[in-house]
Amino acid sequence: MTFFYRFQAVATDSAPSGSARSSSVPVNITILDRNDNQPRFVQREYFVRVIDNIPHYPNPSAIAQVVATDADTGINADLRFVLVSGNEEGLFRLDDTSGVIYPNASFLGQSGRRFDLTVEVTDESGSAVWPEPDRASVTVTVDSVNTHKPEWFPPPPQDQTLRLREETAIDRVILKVNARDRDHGGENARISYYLKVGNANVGETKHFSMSEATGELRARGTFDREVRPRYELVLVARDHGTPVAFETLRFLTVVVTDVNDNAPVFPTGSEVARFTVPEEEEPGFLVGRVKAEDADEAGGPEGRIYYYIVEGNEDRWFSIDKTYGNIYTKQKIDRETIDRFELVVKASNDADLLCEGSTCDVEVTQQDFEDRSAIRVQIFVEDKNDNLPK
Ligand SMILES: [Ca+2]
Ligand SMILES: [Ca+2]
Ligand SMILES: [Ca+2]
Ligand SMILES: [Ca+2]
Repeated sequence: MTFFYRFQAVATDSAPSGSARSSSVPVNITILDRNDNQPRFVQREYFVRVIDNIPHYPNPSAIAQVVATDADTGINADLRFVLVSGNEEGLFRLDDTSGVIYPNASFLGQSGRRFDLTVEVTDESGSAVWPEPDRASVTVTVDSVNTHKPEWFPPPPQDQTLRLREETAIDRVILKVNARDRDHGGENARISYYLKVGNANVGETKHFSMSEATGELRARGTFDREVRPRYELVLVARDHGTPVAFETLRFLTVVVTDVNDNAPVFPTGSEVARFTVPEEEEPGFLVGRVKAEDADEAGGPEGRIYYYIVEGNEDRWFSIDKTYGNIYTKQKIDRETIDRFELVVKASNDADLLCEGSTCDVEVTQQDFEDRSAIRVQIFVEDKNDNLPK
């Protein structure tokens, strides 16, 4: 501690009173410091948590700073810090003038460990010897940081596709997925499974649910291919790590396979198709085409349409191309003999019906017209003016 004293020194001569003279000068006295104060830590216990990927090189992050004070001045208060125990593995470095503790090596692999460091402080630039230097304890706990993303195991196949038959009510596990995480245990490696809808992770949608814990993907309800033929699912494996949780995605296509739950129908407003055919045309003339639609899978066996002339063709005037619905003449027609025909055409998914002349596997009822699976076809024979004027 240093003190300053300031006073006036006054000199007076011995002349008789009244004529005596005096003079004064200011005097400054400095009492020099002695190192009579031991440095003391402001705080004697420090508890710090660090993450295992704390930067250590080239720009190490500070772990803690110990602070001490000393009532002296100058060199008597010039403090130095020393790490006296707890650093046997050399993982820490103490800046001896600032009191800042840094990592001296990577902390990866140290997660879960606790280090008890002891720091001493002394003065006189570290050369003072106090019988009992003041000490502070610094407890450092290493937390692991989430480093790895979950990985699907085994790796999912490219373009993974599952098939579900439509029109059957189901409630069963259709796929079980699994992921693993290379972090060492704990929340950083704990994985939950979800479905991703938009940006949200959800446990279930209308038709699918994912078990958060087991990765079991379940489908339930009745699937209607004609309403929705496929589902593109995004499956999520997400860990519970800190400071950031990671997730990994995979894609799954669920294809709803067709069953024949729709019959072919002719369009509304076409209860009767009307065509004309010129008389005396060579057989094979294209009279016209009828066309039905089937809501089942186009081109698939359940959506493919076959056409049969089931009435009105007993004398085999016409034929129909059963896959296209094209009606052709089979004979030359003379309008003066017959001027109109009325056929009934039936559309079916069955490729193997037999309808030829008066032999036909199919019998058409009024219900077929109401269901629009059958259509009346009127064919008018046009006069070719075969009686040329002479
Ligand atoms: Ca001192
Ligand atoms: Ca992880
Ligand atoms: Ca069908
Ligand atoms: Ca169908």
